Amino acid sequence: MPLASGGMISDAYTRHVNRIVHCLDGVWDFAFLGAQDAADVDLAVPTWDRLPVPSAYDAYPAYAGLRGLAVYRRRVDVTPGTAGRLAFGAVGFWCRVSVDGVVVGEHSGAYSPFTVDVPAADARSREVTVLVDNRFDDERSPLHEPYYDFYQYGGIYRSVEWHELPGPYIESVVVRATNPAAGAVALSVVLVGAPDGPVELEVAFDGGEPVVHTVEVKDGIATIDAAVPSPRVWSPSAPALHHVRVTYEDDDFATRFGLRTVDVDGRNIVLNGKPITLLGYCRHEAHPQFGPALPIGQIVQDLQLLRDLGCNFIRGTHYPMDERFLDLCDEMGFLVWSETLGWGNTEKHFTSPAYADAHAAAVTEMVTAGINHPSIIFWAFLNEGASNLPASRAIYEDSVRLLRELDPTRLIAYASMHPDTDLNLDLVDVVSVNIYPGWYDDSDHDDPVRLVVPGIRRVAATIRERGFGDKPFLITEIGAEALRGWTDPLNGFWTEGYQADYLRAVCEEVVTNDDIAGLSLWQFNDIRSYHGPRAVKRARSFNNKGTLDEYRRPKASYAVVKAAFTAAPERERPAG
Ligand code: ADA
Repeated sequence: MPLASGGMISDAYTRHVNRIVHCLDGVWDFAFLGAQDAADVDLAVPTWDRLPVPSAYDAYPAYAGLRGLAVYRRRVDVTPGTAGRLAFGAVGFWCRVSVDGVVVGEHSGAYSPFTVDVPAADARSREVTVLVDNRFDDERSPLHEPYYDFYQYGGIYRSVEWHELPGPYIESVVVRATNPAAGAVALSVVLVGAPDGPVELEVAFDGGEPVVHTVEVKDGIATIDAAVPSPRVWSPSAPALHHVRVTYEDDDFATRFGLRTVDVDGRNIVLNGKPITLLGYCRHEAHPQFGPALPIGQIVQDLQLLRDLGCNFIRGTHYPMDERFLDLCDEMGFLVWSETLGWGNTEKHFTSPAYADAHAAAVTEMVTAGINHPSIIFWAFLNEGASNLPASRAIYEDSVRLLRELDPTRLIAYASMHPDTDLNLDLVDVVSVNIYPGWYDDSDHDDPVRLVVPGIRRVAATIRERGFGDKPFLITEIGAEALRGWTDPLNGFWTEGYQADYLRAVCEEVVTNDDIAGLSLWQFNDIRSYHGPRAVKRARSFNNKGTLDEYRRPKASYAVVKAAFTAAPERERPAG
């Protein structure tokens, strides 16, 4: 099944002018089929309910907490005789797609864009049926595991499009800045149905006059070296974006990009040649009423709040973020860590060929969809995997190799919870650790906040002693839980006061400690988590370490973090 190349629905700009694209967002026919197995379900199974796309079915009170099979169905009017392509932004966890009663594709793993090609037919009206399953199943959905510390929903989470594919067409356009300041770029254009040999491609930057380039196609790829007229460098404080439209015969493909570089220099992360301190939050796409399918207004609110907090950095946890969020980060000037779906994966996963294949596919999908977003500076994977086990080596090596092959221009990292024993830190550009001194640590019963600064310094020293002192060091998680509204004169655990004191200690240390290249606090807002015995540590079955609660109402730590981040020495951050 070919992969998408970004190009999903966005309010940001028009991706195709010549190619006809039908947006399938809106209300679909729906039925929850429960315990039935997809293999036994007649594709004509009746539907009796209505449900919007995008959304998660188990975020609705009618299906809350249910796991099982569901069916979505709708019709779309297309030009008869044209081949189609269904582009899905994300479906959780597994789906089987059929058109006019014929299965055209399957996909596993939520949060990744994918496409399914549909043969042409004489009919104008085509019927799309999608079976979706949110049950945990190691074979069918190897990337999902019960008890990740965030609720895993089912449904068509993100937008769906039907593309009418002209004869030969453009599969993707990847823009690589070869000399950002001078505006020199290499465009890699993947063409489908174009024979090897010379072709004429029209290229127009920033809505200007198209220029015809005659280039050689080899194995379906044409490379164009071009210069962006009036180039402007992208940075958080001046997030200048450029746009390019490539036209080939009857098809066209537009994408946006930014001219910037990211690198490391010793212990520094370097953006456009200057060291930068990353300050921000880990953020889940989560809301009690919408699950992972956030309305665009909520995404904008989240980013406005993060800007107000003085952040320049967002760690997208624990999966690739919605493309509309990435578009907004490009526009507003946030720097983003993008990671594949994963949480605490262990030997069981590392020794499973099905898991390895699914993970490699997820890496490829993440990079393919995100490659032109200047906001993304990190490719990451396997949050808190058991990277202390020898069995982890193969998948860590394979993931790093694949990421470097797909995109040699970004930093590669993973968030480790094993700073003392991690076996794979040699592979990455930036050492990143998740630590919770003063929270998951019972050595101080009077004032555990005292453990925060020594805890951070001890881990930084350990990393240096273990021989990784020549790489930048990032704290990718640290935090404490607070129930919004819960106060107490003793500032005990779960009070807003304890969390505020805790995050003050963290921020003051990071902002003043030159040894630390950056910080993403755990976490932006409270999120629904797991049920069952492990939820004893998760009051309300939520992870309550948000600086805002699940409805984005601030806790006391909001003002504390804002004061620390905005007082940090002059540095690059989104303006506004
Ligand atoms: C881990 C994990 C997070 C969350 C956090 C916590 O670091 O990566 O998803 O579970 O711990 O709150 O304990």
